[in-house]
Amino acid sequence: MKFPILTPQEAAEYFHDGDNVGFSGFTAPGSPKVVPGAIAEKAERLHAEGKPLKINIFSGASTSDRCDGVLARANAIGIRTPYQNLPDLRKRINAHDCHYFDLHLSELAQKFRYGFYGDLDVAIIEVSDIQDDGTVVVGLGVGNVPTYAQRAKKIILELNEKIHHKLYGLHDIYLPLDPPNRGEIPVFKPSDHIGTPTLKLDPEKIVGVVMSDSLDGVHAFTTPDDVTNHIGANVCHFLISEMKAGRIPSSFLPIQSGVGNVANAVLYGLADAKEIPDFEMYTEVIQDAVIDLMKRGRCKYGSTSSLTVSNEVEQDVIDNIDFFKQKVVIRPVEISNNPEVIRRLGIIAMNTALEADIFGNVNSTHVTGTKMMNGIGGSGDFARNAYISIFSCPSITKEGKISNIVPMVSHLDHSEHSVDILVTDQGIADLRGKDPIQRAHEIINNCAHPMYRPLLNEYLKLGGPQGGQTPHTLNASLAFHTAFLATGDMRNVTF
Ligand code: 0RQ
Repeated sequence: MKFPILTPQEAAEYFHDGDNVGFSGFTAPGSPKVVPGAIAEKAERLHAEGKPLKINIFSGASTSDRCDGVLARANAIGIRTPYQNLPDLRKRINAHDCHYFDLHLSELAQKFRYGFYGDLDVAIIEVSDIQDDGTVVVGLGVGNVPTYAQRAKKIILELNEKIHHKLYGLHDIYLPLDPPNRGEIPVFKPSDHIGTPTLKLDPEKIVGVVMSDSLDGVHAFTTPDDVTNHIGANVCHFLISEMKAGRIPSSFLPIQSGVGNVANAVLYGLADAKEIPDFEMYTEVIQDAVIDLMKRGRCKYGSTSSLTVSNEVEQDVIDNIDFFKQKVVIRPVEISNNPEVIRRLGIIAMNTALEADIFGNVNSTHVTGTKMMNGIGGSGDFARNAYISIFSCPSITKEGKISNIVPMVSHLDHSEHSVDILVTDQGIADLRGKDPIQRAHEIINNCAHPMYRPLLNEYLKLGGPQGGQTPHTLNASLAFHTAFLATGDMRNVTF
């Protein structure tokens, strides 16, 4: 290999205070494994000398403790986007130690190319193979790597020996032209390949290669409980009845699912339902459940930006890579989450709410309206453009001290216009074709926990003294939240 081999510490010398840095990958897979830790050590050393070092991190989605975690603990992140999910970084964001802006995942690459966020000083890119002309095969998550590679002034590669030489043929790297020259994104079915299996880097920009040797380190999900199983069963029941009613074609439609136990319960429920034919996915992350369903033949094909699977499943994928190359394509997130393609393919989108209100608006990101949890992720990319947009959440949280159905959401991520179906462990609210008051009855009766239904009906009966189509009573609309903040229990609400 003609590129110099660097230690992580030598690579860290290329990073300076205020630098814009692009990370390859999407969730932990494909994200750098060793250089961020060395930058964090350098930052701690400089901070102890009273000198600043914070880098601005642009990624594909969340990363891992080896990126966001270690850098957040060192207080070495200036700006962060588009998504994160780790407690240490969340603390920095909510304490204003780090400027986080929450963005639809599909939009970051193009906004970067439009020049909205300035130049990219360095990109750190995990690769599984490198040619001397700068052609690389990336890792198990792609994210925004084609754009970061194009825009970066310098590139540092992390060559992961665990996956070395194995992944060729798993990716479809495609960079659309920008307006006014953009044409169609020619994906007409989830398995369409429209780009190349490799990424061509400018060899002049590659300052060195750092060796790494580990799997992505994703934890397997916790065992589903009764609540998630009920939500999953309700979603399955809804989809099967839609198919029987002819509103979903009998060949079914591609599925997008968010991360977590509900998604797993839905996928297993669909796989076990004899009425549902073998199906495809057009989604942003593929998790352990999907790999299992591919092996069972129930999931025919998956388009994704990442294989976010546990170490054990990752090893299985690597050991059976030729099988999975026929089943999976890993794309840049601006294609895996592309609104044009999502609308064309007719995706069934399933995403998660922290809370929803009785009129069908959804908060996915802010606890009691102020504290950032993770970010909107790709949920908006899919929900806004889906064939059917489903949101789910438990009806109550913290042993009933919190109702996840409230009079008015304390922060708005997905408006009533992007929510067709709301599902909780209690049941399904079908919001299609209903006005705000009809939606409120549907949500209170079918989705709210019985212990909160009288309180929600009481709010609705206040009737909106100002009149109008959506009967909010503005000085009471956040009373559930203020009761929780004052007493620790929403059931103490008074209007
Ligand atoms: O707190 O951890 O202290 O117990 O919030 O809640 O029920 O464990 O839910 O892990 O599925 O996360 C929306 C955050 C749900 C996630 C969200 C508390 C609750 C718990 C977590 P504890 P759960 P999940 C694909 C698409 C946006 C991005 C997205 C998410 C903690 O799904 O980030 O969809 N979605 N991307 O106790 C106060 C409430 C609460 C509450 C729950 N109403 N008020 N606290 N909690 N509801 C992924 C990607 O884009 C990569």
